[in-house]
Amino acid sequence: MLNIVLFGPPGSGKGTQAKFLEQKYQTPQISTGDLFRYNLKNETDLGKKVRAYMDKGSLVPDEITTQMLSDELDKGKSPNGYIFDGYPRTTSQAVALDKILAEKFNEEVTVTVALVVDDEVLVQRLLERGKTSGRSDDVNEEVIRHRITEYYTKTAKVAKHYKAQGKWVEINGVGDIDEITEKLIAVINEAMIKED
Ligand code: B4P
Repeated sequence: MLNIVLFGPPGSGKGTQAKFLEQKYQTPQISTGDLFRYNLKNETDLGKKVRAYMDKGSLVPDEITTQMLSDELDKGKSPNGYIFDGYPRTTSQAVALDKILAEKFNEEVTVTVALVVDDEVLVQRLLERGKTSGRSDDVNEEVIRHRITEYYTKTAKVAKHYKAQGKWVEINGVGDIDEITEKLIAVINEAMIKED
């Protein structure tokens, strides 16, 4: 199985790239952001619990997020593995993902690829997306900047976890989307060779 973690600040291109990788490797994308938005839209109990966090651009508490991810994986094992998009976002989530993959599938993360993008580029991308996405967290610059701050205070630390495992690779997330996809594929293919 190929278990890819796509990492990076909000707007760095995780969701964009996950769609291409999903096709290429036949591995479903699991986006915790999309799962939360589905629950918001359908006004589920989970959606009601997380709305305030998401509207502010804050991370949803780990227990809620990890339970949701675990439930998603229980829906049936993907034969080729997964692309984790937006999870883990804290060290506690990274530890939980290792445990979940080991316990459920006797598997581990293959590689974590971090997309590196300058903050001002992130803000412009997200404001641009906010014009059409209907996402409340994309329209307000203050909320966008809070999401970026959350990334630096809570999420960036996760690098240490994967560096210690020799599973951390950074790539430049600025440039043509196709070229970034090619770079990602090269990193993933190399990680697959190493794993064999
Ligand atoms: P997410 O849905 O994960 O949102 P995101 O960080 O904005 O990334 P996304 O994948 O959507 O955007 P992308 O970079 O592809 O999270 C939303 C919220 O959910 C969080 O703030 C939090 O509240 C909650 N949440 C989710 N997971 C959580 C977790 N694990 N723990 C706690 N809370 C959690 O693209 C952005 C834009 O850039 C797009 O418009 C795209 O077209 C554009 N773009 C991409 N690549 C480009 C390129 N190379 N050049 C130009 N534009 C590009």
